[in-house]
Formats: sequence, structure tokens, C-alpha cells
Amino acid sequence: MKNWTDLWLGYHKVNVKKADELYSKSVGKVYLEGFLEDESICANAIKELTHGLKQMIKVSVKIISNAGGEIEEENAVVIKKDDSIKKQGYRYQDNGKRITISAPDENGMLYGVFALLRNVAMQKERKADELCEPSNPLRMLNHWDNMDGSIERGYSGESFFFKNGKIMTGSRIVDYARMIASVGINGVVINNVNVKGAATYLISERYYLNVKKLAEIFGSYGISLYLSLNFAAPIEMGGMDSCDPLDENVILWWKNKVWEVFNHIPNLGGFLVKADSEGRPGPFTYGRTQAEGANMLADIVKEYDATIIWRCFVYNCTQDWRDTKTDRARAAYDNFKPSDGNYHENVVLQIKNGPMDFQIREPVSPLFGALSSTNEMLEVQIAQEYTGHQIDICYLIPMFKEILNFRTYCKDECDTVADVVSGRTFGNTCCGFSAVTNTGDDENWTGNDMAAANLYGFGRLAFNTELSAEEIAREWVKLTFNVSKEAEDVIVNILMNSREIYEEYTSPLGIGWMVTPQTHYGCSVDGYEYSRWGTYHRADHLGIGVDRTENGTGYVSQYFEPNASIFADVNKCPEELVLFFHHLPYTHKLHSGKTLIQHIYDTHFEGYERVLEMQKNLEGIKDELDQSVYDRVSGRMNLQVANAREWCDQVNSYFYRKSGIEDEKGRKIY
Ligand code: GCV
Repeated sequence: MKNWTDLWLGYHKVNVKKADELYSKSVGKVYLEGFLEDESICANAIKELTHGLKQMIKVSVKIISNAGGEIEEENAVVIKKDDSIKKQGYRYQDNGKRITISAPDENGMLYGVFALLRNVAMQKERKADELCEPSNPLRMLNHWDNMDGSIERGYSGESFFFKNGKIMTGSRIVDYARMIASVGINGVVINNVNVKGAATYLISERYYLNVKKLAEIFGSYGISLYLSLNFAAPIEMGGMDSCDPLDENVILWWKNKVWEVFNHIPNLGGFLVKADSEGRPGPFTYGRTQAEGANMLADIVKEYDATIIWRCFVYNCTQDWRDTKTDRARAAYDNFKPSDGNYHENVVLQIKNGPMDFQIREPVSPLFGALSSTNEMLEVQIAQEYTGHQIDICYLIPMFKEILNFRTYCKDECDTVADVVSGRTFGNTCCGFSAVTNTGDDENWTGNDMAAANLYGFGRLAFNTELSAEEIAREWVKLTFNVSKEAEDVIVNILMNSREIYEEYTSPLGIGWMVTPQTHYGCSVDGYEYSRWGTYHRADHLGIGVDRTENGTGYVSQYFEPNASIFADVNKCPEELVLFFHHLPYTHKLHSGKTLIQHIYDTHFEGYERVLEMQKNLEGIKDELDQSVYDRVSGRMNLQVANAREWCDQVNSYFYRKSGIEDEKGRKIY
């Protein structure tokens, strides 16, 4: 008996009467044309279809392989090959009787089958003709799982890949692969980017067999497996005295190592590297560029058709930023823009969505679009490191939509982040969208059941960046819970408001960071861990915010026009980001007519009140949820209420004491 849930693949029994009218007659016979029933991805697709339809509408599916010729049966599912469709895409046609899924490859076929299952589960009206081609070539999840079983920034138990230095390859991995394939994920990095402890490096003999097993499981769901590498492996593992990427002996060491790895795991997708960041070694140590480091590895893995994913989270956390021009936010652009065009074709730069680090609100990184001759990939974080640790509900898809829709102005058109990372802007094919994942070995995978909406949503959005956050939330609720339309609305409403509410009771107007150092949960206004040179938010008795205009750190100039001028002008800067770009007096008037300090008081009180309302709404649908789900979510909600109260009190009293300005509404500030 497995001790984990099926998340959105529970295939609840659907209203059989309605389903009969809708689907039952059409799905009993499945004709396969151009796909072989026993090819691994195809076999899994058929297995899923058979299982799902049986569970939901009690239909036993009959598979007719090698259909060929004209299929006379009108009421049937036809799955056929169509090379005119973009790689990994599918076309879904339904004329009310026959459902046709056309795809150019097995991935597309699998996604088409999951689309059919989704439609049955949601009892979607018949009649469709949809061409569904993936927005992004790479759609990846990054695990920060350590070999001892712990997860860096994990909030849902321990790793399901590793335990005490060993790899697990059981049925939980199969379920995980099914789950993420069902939303279109095609790449997974299984180990933490902070690769520590040479004895447990996955690129070693003792692990090859099991990494290969994992790669095969994922492969059978159309997902390539990637590994994080330590750039200093030649020293730490190979006993050398250097890891200089231009040193011939170092290159030779990597050549041999990579040959060995691919010899054992031929279908590995490639490697992910965090270098020159937070204590990780990298090319800078040897006076080399990031491009020289990345290209050295890329050239070696090229013959195995593999990719090097190189992170742009390169900054000096010990830098002295008392000098007004020094700014951590500038780091990614300063370190990577000068080498644009020098990265080899199988290198993709993975760029965090914002210039700092996954705060609840940040501007979009100016690197997007600035690298016009380099492969770019967007990295977001669904592990809720700064957004509530999967205790507080924070549905992140609305934030991701804003990021994707941001116009970079790197061109006159086709210039949004979604355009850039999909490859549309500059014609790249090695690019995409990745997320630091939020899963662990908890029974429900994501700690808070509501956090699974972020996992589901990320996958759906990475496949189709046109979907709306609400559409995705609604789908997820329908597939996950067996609830009435009223309860569905309540949950969707909770999710859709949750990011704004979290932002209200935490840090205001884009300033970020007021979290407890190291753990990153709970309020600590001065808590920025690298604050030995002063507070991050630069608050004094007169005002708050970081001046990033030309008078300040000059960070604004990293953007294309008109973004640079808009951010630099306090009256034009989007207000939710105004303290990210400007240092302002507490008496500064916002567009609402309120002063800055009054805005801080009001949003913090309001954020707390809205959490209480959320709690009431959840209580209202208690009877519709499984007891265990309700207990888990409501238990966390109690903690969220306490967290919001704490943030509200701390932030308001901190700024009340600093500014000495009373709340206009006379509320008690502790
Ligand atoms: C994996 C932040 C996190 C670290 C993380 C790092 C990164 O600093 O706090 O835990 O390290 O980002 O993205 O590499």
C-alpha cells in the first residue's frame, strides 16, 4: 500500500450519467497508427489511458494497434503520427464522436493522452480542434535534494530520491514521473546545485546503476534526467590541484569523467552548474570568464548531444556595498552581458526571474533580452523559500504570468520574457523555463495540499504560457478535489488572492528581504543576512528604499528603454516596485493619495484581515474536503494567521518607531 497521494491524477469517479452522454461511447476503442503499443513512452500513455478511463467512467479500453488505412468506427479514439506538428506537440480534435490525437513523437502522444484524460475528468464539453505545441523547448524541474535525504529549502519532508547517501528507485519515482509528465515537464535535475561531499557525487561508479535506473524511469515518460555538478570536481574528486577550465589536465579529467558517465547513462540530458556563487567554486577563481567555464564543459558533452545549463546566480555575497554603486542586483548582468555571443550552442544560461533572489516582488531581471546571442532559460522557485514555506498559501502562477508578459524592449515586437525564453525572439532552440521544485516525501508531496497548485501550474504554464492563472487554478481544483462548483470557487478564490495577500502582510512596495536570516520564514525587518554593511532596506527616520537610479547604484541603466526611464522616474515607476528603485521619504504621496507610511500601515493591517477571511472561507468548505486534507491545510492556515499577525506587528511598529508618524486611522501599533 503506497503512502502517498495521486495529486491531480486521482481520476475521481465522474458523474456517470453526464459522462455517458459525453465520453463513454467514444473512448472504448483506441486505434494506434504510427505509434507502437510497446514503445516505452507510448506503453505508459496507454497504461495511463486504460487506468484513468476505468477509474473515472468504468470504461474498459480496447487497443487496436497498427490501425492503418481508413478507420470506419465513428465512435473511437484515434491516435496517429503527424510530422507536421512541432516537436513534442499534439493536435486534439473531437467532433463529438471521434477523438483524434495527432502527434509527431511519443512525447506529444503522451501529452495528448493526458489532455484527453483531463477533459474527461473535467467533463469538458465535446467539440474541439486544438493545436497544442509547447511554448518552451525545455520545461524543467530542479530539485535541491542532498544525498543524505535533506532538501535545501524543502518544506514537504525529505527527498524521495536519496536517503543516507543511497538512491531510491521505487514506485514513488514512477508516480512522480507520471505526475510531472502529465503537465508537460520534459527535464528534471535530481540533485542540489550546491553539490557537496565528494564521496557522494553522483558522477561516480557507486551510483551509475541507480542513476541509470532513474534516467530510464523518467525516460519512459519523456523526461530527460540531468545532474548538478561541482565545478571543482577535478580537485575534490580527482585529487588535482586546480579546476581551471583552460588547464589541459583539467579538461582531460573532465573528458574522461564525462565519457565514463555517458557510457553508463547514455540518455542523460546534461549537467546543471552553479559556479562562483555563495561559496561554490568557479572560473573566476582562475581569472576566467563564466563563458570559458561553461564552454569547456559544453564542448566535452557535445558529442553526447547533451546540454550545459549554467546558472547566472553569480554574485559576491561578501561585497562591501557602502559605496553607492555596488549593488547585488547588478551582478547577473555585469557578469554575463559582456560575454554575450561567446557561449557555445549547447550552453543555456539559467536566469532567476529577478535580479536578487525569489522575493515576493522583484522587477524582472534585465538580462532577459539583453543576451541576444545566447541561449536563455527562466528560473523561478515554486519551493516557497521566501513566500511562506508551504505553510502560508501563496499561489505563484499570477506572479509567473507577470514575469512572462514583461516587455523587455530588446526588439520592437516579440520581446516579452515569454518570447525570449521560448526562443521566438532570437531563434534559439535550446532554451526554456525551469522551476526549483516544491516536492518531498510527505504523503501529499508538497506539505500544504494547496502548494501542489504551484507544481501543477508551473508545468502547465511552461507548456503553454498563454494559459491564464485562473484557468490553471480551476483545472487543478477540478482534477484534485471532488467538490461542488461553490467549493471550487472558494478554493480558486483563495489561490488567486493569496500572492497579493502575502505581499500585503510582508514587505512593502518591492523592498523585499525583511525575513528571518538563513531560514527565510517569519519577519525580521533588519534580517538580510549579508547586512554587515548596513540594512538592506536603507531605512532611517526619514525614509526607506534603495536608490537604483543613476544617482544611486545605476542598476536602472541595465534595462532597455523605455523601461530604464520608467523605473528611474519615481512618478512612472510601477508603484509595487517603487522602493526597489527609489529611496523615498515616509511622507511621499503615492498615486492613491496616501503617504508611504500610511500605505505600509494599511496594507499590513489589511493583509492580516484578509488572511482571517481566507481562514473563514476555508472553514466554510470543510465538509467538502477529505478530513486529512482539511486537517493539513487548516493546521497550516492557523500558522499563517499567526505569521501574518507577527509580520503586521513587527513591520508596523518598526516603521512607527523609526518615523514617529502616527497611523491616521488611530489603530494600535505595538
Ligand atoms: C541552493 C538562495 C538560497 C540557497 C540557494 C541559492 C541558489 O540563496 O537561499 O539555498 O542554494 O539561492 O539559488 O543557488
